[in-house]
Formats: sequence, C-alpha cells, structure tokens
Amino acid sequence: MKINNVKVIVTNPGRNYVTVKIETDQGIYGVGDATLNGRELAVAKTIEEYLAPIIIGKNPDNIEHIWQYIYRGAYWRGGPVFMTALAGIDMALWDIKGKKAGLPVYSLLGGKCRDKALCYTHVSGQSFKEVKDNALKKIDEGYKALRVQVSIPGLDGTYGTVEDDAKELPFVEKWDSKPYLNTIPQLFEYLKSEIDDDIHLIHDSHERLTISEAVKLAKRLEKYDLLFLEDLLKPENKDGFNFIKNNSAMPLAMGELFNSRWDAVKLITEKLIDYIRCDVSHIGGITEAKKIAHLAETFQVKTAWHGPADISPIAHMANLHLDFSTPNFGIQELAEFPKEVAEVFTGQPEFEDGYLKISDKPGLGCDIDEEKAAKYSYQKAYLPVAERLDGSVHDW
Ligand code: GCO
Ligand code: MG
Repeated sequence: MKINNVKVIVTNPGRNYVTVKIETDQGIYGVGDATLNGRELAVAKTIEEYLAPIIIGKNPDNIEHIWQYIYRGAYWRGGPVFMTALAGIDMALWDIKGKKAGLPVYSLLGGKCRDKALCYTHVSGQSFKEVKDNALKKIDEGYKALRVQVSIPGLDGTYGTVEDDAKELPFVEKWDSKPYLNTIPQLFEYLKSEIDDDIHLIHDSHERLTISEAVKLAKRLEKYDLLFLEDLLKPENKDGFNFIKNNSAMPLAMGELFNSRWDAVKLITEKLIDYIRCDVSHIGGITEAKKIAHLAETFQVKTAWHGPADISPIAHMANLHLDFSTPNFGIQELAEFPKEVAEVFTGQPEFEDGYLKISDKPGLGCDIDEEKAAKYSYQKAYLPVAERLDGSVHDW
C-alpha cells in the first residue's frame, strides 16, 4: 500500500477546523485533525507545501518511521504549528492502519483497558448562582465531573466565562490576580453546600499565576477536594511546580500548551503533576501521546487529554482510543461543539451517564463530508489576549 494523495480541508462549521485526508493506492483513506486555534492556515500551508510532498509514495503502515522522518528529517523541529501538522498526518495514518486491519485504533494500541471513559465538561457563569444552576443542569444530564469557572468582579471577560473568539482583532480580557485569588475559593465554598460531594470538580487557572500565587490558590482550595487544579503556571515555568508540590496536597494538571514529550518529561518523572493533559493534535498525534502516556504510567501520573471544541471530532475520537487503551487514564475533557459540526464530521464520542463510549468501527470512527465542509468557508478568528488593569500584557 502506498500514499498517493494528501488533502488539507479547511472548514468552518461554527468554528475553524483543519483536516488532513491521506489517500492510498488501494482506495483506503484516513483522516486526522490538524487544527491549531487562531493559526489554522499556517498549519494547512505547512502540510501542503512541506509535508505532503515528502510522504507521497510511502507505505502508510510505517507510522513510526514516517513520524520520525517528518520530525527529525526537517532538522527544524517542534513548535505548535509543525507539531499540529505532524499530528494531523499521524492520526490519518492510524485511521488507515485500523481500516486496513478491520480494527478500531484502540485495538491496535493494545486493546481495551476499560468499558467506559469518565469525562468532564465545562460550566461557567457571571455569578456563583449562575455557575451552580448550570452545574446542576449538567449533573441532571448525567455528568459526574465538571470544570467550573466564574466571572471575576471588576475584570471584563474572565477566561472561561465568555464566548471569546474574536474575528477581526483579538478580544481583550482584563486580569488582576488579587480579586481572582479571593473569588475562586469563595466559589468553591458556595458550591460545597449546593453540589453533591460525589461530583468531581476541576478549575482551570489558564497559566496566569506566579509561583507564590499558585501556592496560595492551591492551599486555599485544598479543603474542597478538587479532582485537579489545571494549568497554574506558564508552560515555560516547569521548575515552579516543585514549589507548588512541596507546599500543597492539591492534585495538579498541566500540558495543553506542550508540543512534545520533552515538554512533559520533567513534570512527569519528578512527579510534579498528577494529570498530564497534552493536546493530541498539538503534540504530533497518537504516536507521541502514547509515548507520553507510557512514561506517565511509570510515575503514577494519569492522562486527561485536552478536549476543547477548538479541535475537531477526529481529535476527540483519537483521545477516546487512547483513553480506552491506556491503563493510567484519568479523565477525558469533553466540550460541546457548534451544532453544524455534526453535519460535517460524522462520528463523535458518545456520552452516556457521565462516561464516554467507543464503537468498534475500524480506524478512528470519524469521517469528514467534503461537500458539507465546502459549504462552510474559513473565517479568520483570533484567540483573546489578556491585559492587566494598567494595560500591560498578561498571559491569556
Ligand atoms: C481547556 C483549555 C481551552 C483553551 C483553548 C485554546 O482547558 O479546555 O484551556 O479552553 O483555552 O483550547 O484554544
Ligand atoms: Mg485548560
């Protein structure tokens, strides 16, 4: 079997998605997600100009070799654009391998370790009451784990509480650590008496804190028994996690801004986090994710792969195949897609009573309808930026 064509499909059914479709001389094709929110066309161009030409003619069965050839062969390696391009190709190759074998990808990864995968979704609100009401709705739908975010008084557009993808220029959020550090513990104190103890709660700090602020937040939230506190520090500041771990018993998660296993090594091997939550679409795909998961297993770190709506259902299916075949799986993030997404992508993780199910369809179990995709053309969209009250730049 040989790769004879590589297509890049950019579509916007409610938001932008980039899909790689790899076709073979035997009629089997595979699809992969190569969406990098706000930088979609940079990835599309990387695949079309640089990666497609060098894999045409290769045997798609040799995924590891093709991965190494792309990653190391380019000399210039890594970074979000390149690793997302590589991820799209990698996922499509796993899809082909599964279809060729007549097996779901989880089977090729070692088979099922579980019958269902625990998942969490997002709830937010402008007030504590609104967060609680939204949480109770999700609990009614069956969710057993929720990520909760609330607007911070005095700060416009707090992360996780607004529709934030601006079209022409980035949307600007305000940031100040003090009101944030005061408000979040109050939110959990309020939720404690409103939400059943059995529901797992998560909060995402979105890489905005200094080390001391992170310790303060972790200590203040310790008594609320969170499943984990996510992304306290910038991805550059891995040493800072030593200090947090030595000063608090809070379970920590990190990884959505990582681009490879090398970013994750220190946090895993020094047991500085409890959950590794890289994005399968931004770390070079299933091939790299399984290596990270195996490393994490040795150090009793669980997986919680990134699962926002800004990566396509193909990536969500890739997450699921990893979740089912990974012994040290922890939890899967599941965000709601714009409704048009289901027209373009067939096959999404199926939710039932707080868990995700997986089918035994060969490959990844997700496809793209190219005609429908063509109805929704790309629209430029930026991620927001954050600024402090004095107008200086902060991490979003
Ligand atoms: C999460 C993430 C997302 C990111 C988004 C950026 O935990 O799901 O923080 O909400 O902000 O993926 O593109
Ligand atoms: Mg996050």
